[in-house]
Amino acid sequence: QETDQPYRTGYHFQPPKNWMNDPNGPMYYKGVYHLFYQYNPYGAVWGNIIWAHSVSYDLVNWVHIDHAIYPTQPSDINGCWSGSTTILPGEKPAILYTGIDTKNHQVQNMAVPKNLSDPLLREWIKSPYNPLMTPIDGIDPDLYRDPTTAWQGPDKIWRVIVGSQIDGHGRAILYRSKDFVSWTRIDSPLHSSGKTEMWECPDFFPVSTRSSNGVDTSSQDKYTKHVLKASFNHHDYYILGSYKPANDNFSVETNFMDSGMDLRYDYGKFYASKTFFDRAMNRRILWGWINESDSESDDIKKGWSGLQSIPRTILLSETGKQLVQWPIKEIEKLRFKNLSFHDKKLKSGSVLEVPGITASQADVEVSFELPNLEDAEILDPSWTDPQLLCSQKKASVRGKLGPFGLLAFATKNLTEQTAIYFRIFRSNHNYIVLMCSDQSRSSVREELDKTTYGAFIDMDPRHENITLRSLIDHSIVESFGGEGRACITARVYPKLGNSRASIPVCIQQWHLKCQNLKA
Ligand code: DQQ
Repeated sequence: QETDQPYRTGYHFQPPKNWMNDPNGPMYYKGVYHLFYQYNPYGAVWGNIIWAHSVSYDLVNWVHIDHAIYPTQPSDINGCWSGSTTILPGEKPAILYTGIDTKNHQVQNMAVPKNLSDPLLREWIKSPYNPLMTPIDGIDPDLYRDPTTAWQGPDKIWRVIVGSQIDGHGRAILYRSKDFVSWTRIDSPLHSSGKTEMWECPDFFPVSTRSSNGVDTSSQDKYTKHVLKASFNHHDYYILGSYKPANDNFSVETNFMDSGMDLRYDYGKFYASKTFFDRAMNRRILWGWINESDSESDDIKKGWSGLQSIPRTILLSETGKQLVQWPIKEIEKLRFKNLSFHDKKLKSGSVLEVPGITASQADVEVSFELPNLEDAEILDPSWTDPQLLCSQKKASVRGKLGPFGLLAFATKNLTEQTAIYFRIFRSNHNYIVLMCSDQSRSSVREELDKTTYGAFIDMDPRHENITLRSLIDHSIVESFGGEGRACITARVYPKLGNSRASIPVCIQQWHLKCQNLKA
């Protein structure tokens, strides 16, 4: 770690320099994991967008190889924007991506590997038929992008969706194709919503209702539900439903922005994400782009901008009403110094220091056992916005049950601290668990976005402990509450805490276990 680069991460994916945004076309192919991503080869701000390419055997250690897709033809001469890979029969990967053409219109293109026997798939050739899909028949050429991984119905016909906005409605435009080259637009979209604007980077995939394995994108039976994710309003939202390929009907259980139903992959920073089915390990993995919270001039000074999340396995929860996420288990092999504490009791307002670990790089797991839930304060029925609740009832304001949680990147005197914590409220005969990530005191530096984030966790604290896992890595804290039922990712730029070894400390807890990671 260079001392003039205190915010570069130790174990989160980032290129050596420059701007990075959306993860593109992740896949597993012949023993190798591939990650492509939106990249500016010439600077630390968005622009000149191409597909950069990295490969890995374990999703943890990455090698950056030659750029995969960059402007070469009229259909992508002004940029190679987001897209996905599909593995066609015969183990043949194909990329569908958005090109910005000579007229600055968004069109959909294809590229395939030049040499299938190269497991690193270093060279890609573009289809002579590009563009395969164009913005005609009422599609706005500025609002038409990010094709998903395609899926094949029992009729062997391929389907793909493209994100768009038509008449002010976010929309997943559906196409079908027999040969993956000639695509026909279907009149009715797979789904649309008047409560949202442009849908960027849609994703559509099955999840199993009875097993903890992932499901291949084209699989579908009575034990699967489908997830539709769309990126808008700076967040990745999803809905669940049942999909029938016969008529391409997606009947949803809830809708985007339904009151009281705000399902997001992450309630902090996490955008333009994409999943893929890892056939080696039978799991579905989610990648998401985590942008910076400092200014553009800070990024230019740093020479880089943007991280990818830790890859997360993604599954349907036991209740079937939401998804749960967990860092891939390979990340645990980076742990090299384990510290465990058990049955620690703390008085209200006290702080337990976790000594002997490097605070800037840690993997912390805590389990909180709560006595006397009856003391929980009543949730006012008007308190429906968890983020607002977290901002108003800050970590420093003591309630009857909480806050309890973790202080990351904390200096000795707590001048700087990022607080990831919980509060419990009572509402009728139920308990409500609130999870917060409070960045307001994360750095003495000014001109940073220090927004506080919050989420409710769907759990009953009478029957289970409240758990927190936080992956702390120099300028990011990725937190998983309630076994991954609520995730909050934050970017922080500690000034004092990062310059020397400091300690993450627990605010108030009952059982805890902290683990340290090696870069
Ligand atoms: N980023 C890409 C677009 C996508 C957006 C351009 C989402 O394809 O809609 O870099 O972050």
